[in-house]
Amino acid sequence: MRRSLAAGNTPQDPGLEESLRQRCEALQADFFSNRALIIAANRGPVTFETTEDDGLLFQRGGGGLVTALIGLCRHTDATWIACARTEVDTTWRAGSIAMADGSEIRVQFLSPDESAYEGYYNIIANPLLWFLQHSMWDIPRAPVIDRATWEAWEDGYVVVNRLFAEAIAAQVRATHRPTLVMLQDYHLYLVARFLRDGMRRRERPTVLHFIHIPWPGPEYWRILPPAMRQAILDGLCAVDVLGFQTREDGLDFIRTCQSHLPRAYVNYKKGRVWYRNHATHVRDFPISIDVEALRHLAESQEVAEYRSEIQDVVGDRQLIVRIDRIEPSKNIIRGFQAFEEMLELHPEHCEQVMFLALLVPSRMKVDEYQDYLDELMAAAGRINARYGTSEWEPVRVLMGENYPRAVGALQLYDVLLVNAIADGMNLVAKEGPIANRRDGVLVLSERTGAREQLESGAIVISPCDVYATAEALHQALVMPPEERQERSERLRWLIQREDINAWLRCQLETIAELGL
Ligand code: GDG
Repeated sequence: MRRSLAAGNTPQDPGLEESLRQRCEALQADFFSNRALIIAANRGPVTFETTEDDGLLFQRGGGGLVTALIGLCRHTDATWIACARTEVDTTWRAGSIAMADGSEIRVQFLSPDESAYEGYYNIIANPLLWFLQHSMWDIPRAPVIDRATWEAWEDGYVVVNRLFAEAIAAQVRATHRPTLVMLQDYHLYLVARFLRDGMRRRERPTVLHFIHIPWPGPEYWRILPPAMRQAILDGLCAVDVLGFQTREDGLDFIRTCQSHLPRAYVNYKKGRVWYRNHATHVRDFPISIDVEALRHLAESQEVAEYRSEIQDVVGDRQLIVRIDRIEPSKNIIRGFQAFEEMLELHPEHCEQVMFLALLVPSRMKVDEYQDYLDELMAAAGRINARYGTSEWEPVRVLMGENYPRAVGALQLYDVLLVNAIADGMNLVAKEGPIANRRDGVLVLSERTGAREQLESGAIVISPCDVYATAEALHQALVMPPEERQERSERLRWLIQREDINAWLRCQLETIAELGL
């Protein structure tokens, strides 16, 4: 497996970003001069709102992924296929949407019936696969794969994946051009097999599937019954290029095929699995952020207002920040425990530092997530009760969706804590150094995908080791200014040279090099 990086550039190279952007644009234009594009993901790129006079307003989804993928439609006919999430999506069904830059993307929403969607999304994808791939099952007790789980698999996950495959096949046939299909994530593991089996050789598209979350080793996949496990591996081995966040994830995928997929022939050196007369090329494409868009937002008035609100609360204390979805894999409670342990071990920090946790509600209908929220609030409350004074609130939890406020906080941190117990990449670890204005220090879990690229500029911790995390927080808070500066410059350089455009570019280059 390999990635192609822009070799030879140094942190001092002023034209680096611009030259990478131009290179990416040129490659995309060339790549799509004779190809159409279909993106398939659980979520669409836009959300609709009905206006008072029954008109429709749409808003583009946030985040670098949507921006980067939508950017591709400047160069070709592009269709994005996703599940409808609201009644408005269902009614609207399909159509073309004009983007601000004048390009258009066709969006098509699929509407599986409610019980199929429930099984596919709320039972199989989350939590079964999500928990498995983040090593979060408490094996003596969970998961319990009972009749309801099997029904959710057969009548939910399989059904919705088939629906995606049928919609993609219909679109490929309507296009009359060679087509690249870009599948996203763990919701769609079976799609490529259904597509391959349902289309004649000559009409088949090239299929690239990118998996955003970690891929654990073969032992962990034993949790799934053989029929589910094999269907997933069989589906992924119908993909042409299978992308992971890290080299380690890709190797674990090959190992999993070797252990659990009879008659698969694997080649670690070439990053290839040969199965049912077809080669799947396994690669790592570490995802990143849109550096330019983040810098632009960071300059905005809205962010400046949030920044000054936060600054007023923090005063002249040092600031530890974390930003996460409320999600057990993000390891929020151990983060608080580490902060508490640091105050115990190094009481000189009392009253001199504040821990700000910006938490975005997520999957609140799932019991495990609601319980997790209750527990983390209790942990924060305990620290405040134990250490807080009338002048000092050690931990402040701010909840809600507010990206500009998150960026304002990132500008101000002295320490950014990212201690996930498992994370495909973790984009906050990449946004932080770009937005930050204080040469803040990144304390980073070794079990994030970001570690592979950023470890030389971060303090790396083992996420269950609360004591080591406490010491890392202390070390970060007392780090001399020269070292802080040197580390944050290095992080900025590492992130800039491999931003979201590089992620896309590497995928397209791989397909072109393989002649697919
Ligand atoms: C999955 C994988 C992988 C923060 N507050 C708000 C908000 N954010 C932004 C963050 C960051 C993004 O949301 C979260 O990205 P992460 O990478 O941390 O995590 P996941 O959501 O778990 O994403 C992950 C990623 O896919 C990409 O492949 O890195 O490993 O789990 O950009 O700054 N966004 C909005 N409102 C907020 O209040 N809209």
